[in-house]
Amino acid sequence: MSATIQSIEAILVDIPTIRPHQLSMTTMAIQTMVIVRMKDSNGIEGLGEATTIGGLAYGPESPESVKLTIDTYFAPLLLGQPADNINTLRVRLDASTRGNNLAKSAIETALLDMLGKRLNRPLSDLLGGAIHQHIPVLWTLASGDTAKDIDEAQSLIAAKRHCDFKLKIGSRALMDDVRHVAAIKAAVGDSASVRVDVNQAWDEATAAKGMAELQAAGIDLVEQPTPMKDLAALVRLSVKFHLPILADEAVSDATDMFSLASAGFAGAVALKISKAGGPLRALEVATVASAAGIGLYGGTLLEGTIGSVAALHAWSTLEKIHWGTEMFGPLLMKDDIVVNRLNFHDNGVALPTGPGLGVDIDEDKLTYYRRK
Ligand code: MUC
Ligand code: MG
Repeated sequence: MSATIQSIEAILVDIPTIRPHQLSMTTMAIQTMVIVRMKDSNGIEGLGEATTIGGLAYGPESPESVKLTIDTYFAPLLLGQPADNINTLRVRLDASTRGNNLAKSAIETALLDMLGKRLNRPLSDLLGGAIHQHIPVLWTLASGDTAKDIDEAQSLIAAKRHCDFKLKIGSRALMDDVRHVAAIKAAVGDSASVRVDVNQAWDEATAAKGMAELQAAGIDLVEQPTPMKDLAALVRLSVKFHLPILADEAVSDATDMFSLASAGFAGAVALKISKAGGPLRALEVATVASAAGIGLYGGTLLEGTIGSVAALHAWSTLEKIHWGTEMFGPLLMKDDIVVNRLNFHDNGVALPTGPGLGVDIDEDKLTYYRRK
């Protein structure tokens, strides 16, 4: 049953976080999601999400700019078009819009959700089929307070909700950060993997000292220590230390992955549907990374359930997710706008079943949290 795209709505949704989330570039107290609702000519609805961190603190697209891009530029290109050929629609958007991968990711997700519902198949089937039904998920400790982070980690380990932790560092003096990280690692012990995300805050010399200290403290992975455009620094650090580096901001799409890999980078990459421009595009990054022997990690921009589930469907199709995932975004928010929340258990999350994403909007919650 063929269908055309009848309507597209981009909705700003603001939900407070359960505690302040401190990163090197901002402290978050509210998360703003852009939720896309798309309908086809048969009345089938596709959902998508574009979410970033701290307005414009993290990257060049803000929630408000994503909404404007979708309403003003994408909707006229998509309305009335056949809904099921996602590649053709993507070429159409790319021909008239450079970048704006967050907005493109929400659209690609909504198209995939609609197609899955039309075919009565889960989204992962459209990507070749899920290999994993349960996917490991770590937790980010970022309260800004060492003792609180230790308490948080210990109760999550006891509840078997998470056994791996990422610490957000880079906003304080190097040795203050090192003491903070080492204290948490000493408290959780060897059963938990502790990694850090510097979010580009260090120059190369600081990173070299920092990595030596973190290696000695038993840290497993250092994410994006240096500025995203300085690929040479990332390559040099990855060769110098056996403590592996996770490239995050430096790699959005498959071309970025190829550039970094061909420059000699050894380590791992954080795949994100938002950076790449959708689940299909994120899997292209994974293919290039795997061909170059670079490890995979399922990353987030702290999306709510819709964006997290879209990513989980993509990660579920990867044979090996070497460093697990961080799809905990919905748990960082005080509330949700979906009917069935994700089932986090045994240090991971269950992949939703059901057609498309397998997610339904809670209309009352959406009405309550949408920006007036
Ligand atoms: C990032 O840079 O990785 C992911 C988890 C988290 O706490 O922040 C994000 C962004
Ligand atoms: Mg990161």
